[in-house]
Amino acid sequence: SRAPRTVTVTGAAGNIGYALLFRIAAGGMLGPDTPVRLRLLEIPAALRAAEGTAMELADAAFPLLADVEVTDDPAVAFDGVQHAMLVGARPRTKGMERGDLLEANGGIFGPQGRAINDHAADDVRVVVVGNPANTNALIAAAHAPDVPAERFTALTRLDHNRAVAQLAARAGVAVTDVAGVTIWGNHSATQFPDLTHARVRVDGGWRPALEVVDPAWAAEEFVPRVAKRGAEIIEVRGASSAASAASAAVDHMRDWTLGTDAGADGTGTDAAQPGAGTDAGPRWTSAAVVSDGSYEVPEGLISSFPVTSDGGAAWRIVPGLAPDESLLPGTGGRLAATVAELEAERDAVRGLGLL
Ligand code: NAX
Repeated sequence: SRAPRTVTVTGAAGNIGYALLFRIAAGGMLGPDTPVRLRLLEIPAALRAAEGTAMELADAAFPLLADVEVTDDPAVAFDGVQHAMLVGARPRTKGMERGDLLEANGGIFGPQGRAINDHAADDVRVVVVGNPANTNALIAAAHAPDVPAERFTALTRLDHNRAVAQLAARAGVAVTDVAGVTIWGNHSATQFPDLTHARVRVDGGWRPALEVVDPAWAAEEFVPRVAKRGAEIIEVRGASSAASAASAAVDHMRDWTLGTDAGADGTGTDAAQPGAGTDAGPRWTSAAVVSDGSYEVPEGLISSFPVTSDGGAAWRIVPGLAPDESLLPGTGGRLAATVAELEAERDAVRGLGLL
């Protein structure tokens, strides 16, 4: 087997951490031939709980799990890190202003960015899960001047997977018969889940999704349903999305590292990159990555785009997929609005001296 890879999970004692660590240790993220070394970062108050999770990881006797270390020191947690999963964040509590939330998270993601800058491996890849994910990623990147900004990303794969699942259910097909969904913008309720270029496989042939499902459903029901799915899960489950978020984080890091075409390497099926089918057309997924100015998203913002990876260090933004309001009536301006929200968050953290 290959050399072990070093994976750091922050917020390791939390709900998402609990689901995420076991998937990674089982080989679901980096493949069945790649041993992993896990670094669990927590705050002092949750260290003991993280140690309990480490005991359970040992008890699972995962053949690929080379080592587990639990720490509250970012310098130790990020030493030699190749895959950084930044899950721990300060949640918004009752009565908390947005500025307070951004400032509290700046106090987490600034120092973690600096620790990544100083201690990570040259090939480090970072995905921020903790909210507000896009802006937390921006803060971390700003504190890591020696690491290329393209290595800092935020998770919108959960939104993407939710969109794939909703479209498949409506069209009455399997998730593997859906392709070409895009999540644009912020991981928040302003996001734009876009079906303009989506395709659905019906009776063996790929067709434009908006010829299979009703465009009015897509614009009026699908878009808000996906954008507000997090709240729906909280209401029904009584707790926020955890296993689905962990699964999406695994999908994001796996596709980035192994490539979006690598679904067949035995790491599991990939709903969003379906189909071996060459007739599916170009394949992409969604991730929040640093903008190069594509799609009129200001350069430097970390915004969700249609992306592919060939397994190299950076995701690639797929060109030519601008949303088309003539196909999805009423959605004009939605991309601009979610980008405006990202700009407002960036300006707020800049005003707080966090960038
Ligand atoms: P939990 O509150 O269960 O766990 C968070 C953990 O992070 C806690 O154990 C806490 O002690 C730890 N933590 C806090 N500050 C830390 C620091 N400085 N260093 C290390 N650890 C620290 O939350 P959970 O349900 O696991 O959610 C984690 C984050 O994911 C939240 O910010 C949540 O909003 C966000 N989500 C993001 C999603 C996405 O798609 N991007 C979807 C799911 C989720 O809502």
